[in-house]
Amino acid sequence: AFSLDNFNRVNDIYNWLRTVSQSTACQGKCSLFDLPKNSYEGRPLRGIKIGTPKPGTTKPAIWVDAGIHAREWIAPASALYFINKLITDYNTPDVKFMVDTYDWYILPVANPDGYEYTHTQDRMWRKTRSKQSYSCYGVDPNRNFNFHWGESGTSQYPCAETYGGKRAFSEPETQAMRDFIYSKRHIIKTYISLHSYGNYWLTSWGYTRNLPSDYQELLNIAKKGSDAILSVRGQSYSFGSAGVLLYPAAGGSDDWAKGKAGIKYSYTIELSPGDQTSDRWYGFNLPASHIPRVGEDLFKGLKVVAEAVEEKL
Ligand code: 0X9
Ligand code: ZN
Repeated sequence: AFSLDNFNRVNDIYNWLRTVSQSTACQGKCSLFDLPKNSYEGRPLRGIKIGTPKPGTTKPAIWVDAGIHAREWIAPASALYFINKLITDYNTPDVKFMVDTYDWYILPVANPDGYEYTHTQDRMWRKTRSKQSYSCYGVDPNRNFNFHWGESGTSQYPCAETYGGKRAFSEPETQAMRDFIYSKRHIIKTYISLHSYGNYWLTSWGYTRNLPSDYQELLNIAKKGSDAILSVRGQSYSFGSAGVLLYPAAGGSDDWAKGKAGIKYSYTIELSPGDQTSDRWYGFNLPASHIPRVGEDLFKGLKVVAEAVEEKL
């Protein structure tokens, strides 16, 4: 059964999304959306839009996805925690500001086939589940977008964890994200992709160590987000460009959002693998008891992003 304090199966998540979208707290502010394609195995790519209607105006939007990588369970769980906050805490000034100012498009499970596979077969699966060769499955969705596709940090071997695919956008999951986000690129002001793990707030570029020309602006907001997270319970996030702070890796969703869809503020957040204040790091296998804490960190981080980006609109 579904619980916000646990790691849920895809069907339970989709049922919960339907229930909350029809709840009185959500009245008039929420609707479900499906991306224009299903996953390789036929699952819907389902998200929720949350925002106070402002008839006659075009509201700015913030996109948040999670679970591009199947095994990074804290990302979908934190996205659901965030969704629940936006719905149930509308009577607080922070949430009221966030929901009145923006339409939030939140896709909690961007790779549902892989996510289910981590529940049923292999906890450490990362990729999609499309058949690639006689015995190898899956493409790394975060190497499959078409901005500098195939250039760095990506493998050409179908059996590899970071296989970029036969071609850019070989996967229905990445095609679906592309088509949906691109069609809304003029209203989406911020792109956020939730991953784990490592306590990083990453800007573009990810494909190179070179920095985008507006890096300082991106970095200022990443710093604000990291500072906000630090203030919740002392988790310290490093901020900087993905290519410098981690490693150059091309074909990521964040670089595509910025480089192709023109969404200026594009970030990948590598959520926490544990609790720095108690020295316990669990990696991908973070116990479910951490969901509320990481969820609260994320909420505070995204709140300051919402504030900081609003000043630039
Ligand atoms: O390598 C990745 O795809 C991300 N790290 S993870 O451990 N979650 O796999 C980082 C992606 C950063 N962005 C780009 N390289 N574009
Ligand atoms: Zn990841």
